[in-house]
Amino acid sequence: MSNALAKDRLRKRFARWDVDGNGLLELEDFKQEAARIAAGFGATPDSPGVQALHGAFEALYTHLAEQSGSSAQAGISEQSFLQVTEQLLFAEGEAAFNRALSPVVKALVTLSDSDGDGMLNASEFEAWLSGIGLPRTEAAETFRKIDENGDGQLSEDELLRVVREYHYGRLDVELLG
Ligand SMILES: [Ca+2]
Ligand SMILES: [Ca+2]
Ligand SMILES: [Ca+2]
Repeated sequence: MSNALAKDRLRKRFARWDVDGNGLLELEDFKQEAARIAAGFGATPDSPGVQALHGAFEALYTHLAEQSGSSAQAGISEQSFLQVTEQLLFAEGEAAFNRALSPVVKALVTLSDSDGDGMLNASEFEAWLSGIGLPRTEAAETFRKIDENGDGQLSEDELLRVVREYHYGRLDVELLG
């Protein structure tokens, strides 16, 4: 497939994660992104979901920095980010993508899952969208697209699949803001 769409989405992802807009991804950007999302959920800093979210974003940053061959302090340029993430998507494949992103998805499920059953129902999914800062206007339609097995609940696997398919350019549902 053409990966022009995937590349476009990765550029957008870079800009989103470069919170201070200095053209480099740095650990501080990822800490701030985790803090922004935690604030969006109105969660207290010591709640398990917030701790998991910080851990997941910091691990993701460390992974990307290692893969890009730059030291964690130096930061990751857009060009390196595109190389590393394209490698992840198109060479290493879905299992590697899942390993890199599943802790983030898992933490977001923890933050959204108010009844604690490990799955998101429709109102818990709306909490995900507003926590991330996404509009809730098409929440019901989006929910149906994610709920692949149609059981009325979103599992971590279903959510992770959608994050992955978005970055492959195979689905138009953006879940990470
Ligand atoms: Ca930055
Ligand atoms: Ca639930
Ligand atoms: Ca389901």
